[in-house]
Amino acid sequence: MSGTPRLVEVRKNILKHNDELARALRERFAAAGVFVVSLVSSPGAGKTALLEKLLGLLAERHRVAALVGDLATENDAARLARSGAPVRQIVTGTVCHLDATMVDRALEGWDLAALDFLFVENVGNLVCPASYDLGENLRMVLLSTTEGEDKPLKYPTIFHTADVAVVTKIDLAEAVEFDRETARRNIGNLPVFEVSSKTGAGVAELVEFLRGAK
Ligand SMILES: Nc1nc2c(ncn2[C@@H]2O[C@H](COP(=O)(O)OP(=O)(O)OP(=O)(O)O)[C@@H](O)[C@H]2O)c(=O)[nH]1
Ligand SMILES: [Mg+2]
Repeated sequence: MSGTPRLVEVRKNILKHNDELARALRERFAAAGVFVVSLVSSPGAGKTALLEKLLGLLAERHRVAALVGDLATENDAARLARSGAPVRQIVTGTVCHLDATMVDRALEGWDLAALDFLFVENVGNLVCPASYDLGENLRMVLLSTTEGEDKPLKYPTIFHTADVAVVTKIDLAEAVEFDRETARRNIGNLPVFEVSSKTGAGVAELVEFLRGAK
């Protein structure tokens, strides 16, 4: 027999374990009354830049915190901590996605009931994070204007598992001849927001959406 079925079996078990832990996390989040939003995108699409804006705006009326995943460095946590919100970095080493165990560990010692919103920035990757439920209430997928309109077609799973899509770097749309209509058509049946973390355009609308979703 070839080795493939066994590999498939191992992968299934890993995912099953992750789903069980994610379900427990989701129950914990609900009991604590915290709304959890995860951000997924390719590397550099603007997750941290958008979070810097979102944390700043939401903190005016809500208690917010963030977890941020990267293979290496604590740079993104340092950027987000400037907002004054509690932030923890998860360094994954060679792993190209966050999983529920990593989120669970990173939350150790945190009083979730003291939070209204918890953001989880995933590792920059359009493939690996798609299969891992983190117990979040809302999964936000980002697509930057500089990546091209075809990414939802090439990486369908991450878009299918998302609840909302955010087109980032809208300030660069003209320079890179980004075709908004094609992008929206490719994204399909998701609510879509267009934002610039540089100019702040569209961020207030996204904040209103998040307040409404909570
Ligand atoms: N012009 C423009 N640049 C942006 C915008 N958002 C992010 N950037 C730039 O894009 C680069 C990547 O942004 P990040 O926020 O670090 O992206 P990221 O998705 O968190 O990246 P990883 O965590 O490494 O995957 C930085 O140089 C940002 O300044 C935007 O709205 N407009
Ligand atoms: Mg980042």
